[in-house]
Amino acid sequence: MRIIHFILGSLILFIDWLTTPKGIQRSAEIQTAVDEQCGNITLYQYKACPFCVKVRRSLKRLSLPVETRDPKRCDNAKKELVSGSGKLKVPCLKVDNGEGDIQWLFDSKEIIGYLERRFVVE
Ligand SMILES: N[C@@H](CCC(=O)N[C@@H](CS)C(=O)NCC(=O)O)C(=O)O
Repeated sequence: MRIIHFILGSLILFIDWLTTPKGIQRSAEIQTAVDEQCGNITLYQYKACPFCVKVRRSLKRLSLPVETRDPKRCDNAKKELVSGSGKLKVPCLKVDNGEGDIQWLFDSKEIIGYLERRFVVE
């Protein structure tokens, strides 16, 4: 079972690498503002989880420099995720809106929808 997981995980990472999306281009001024906002966002994720890969690709496509933390590889990240959100589930997007208002978003579709609503300007 572990070997199957390893092979599938490696395949997912390879295909992701082969087909990495290009990031959107913004003016330097707007990108600086976006970068600043991304400082308040953290993605909890596993390297080879397909749902996490989907979210990371969306970060790449939207040119969002969001910090990623892996609860499998980092005990502190695991503690933060479990104590903050109540669950050990990835992907999870933590959004710190300031003044103690913290959102924990689960589900890749919901996370990608949130990022697109917030960062894609028509
Ligand atoms: N529908 C979810 C599925 C997420 C999911 O199944 N994540 C797995 C890792 S690949 C997980 O964290 N499982 C632990 C759990 O469900 O408690 C999504 O699209 O994000």
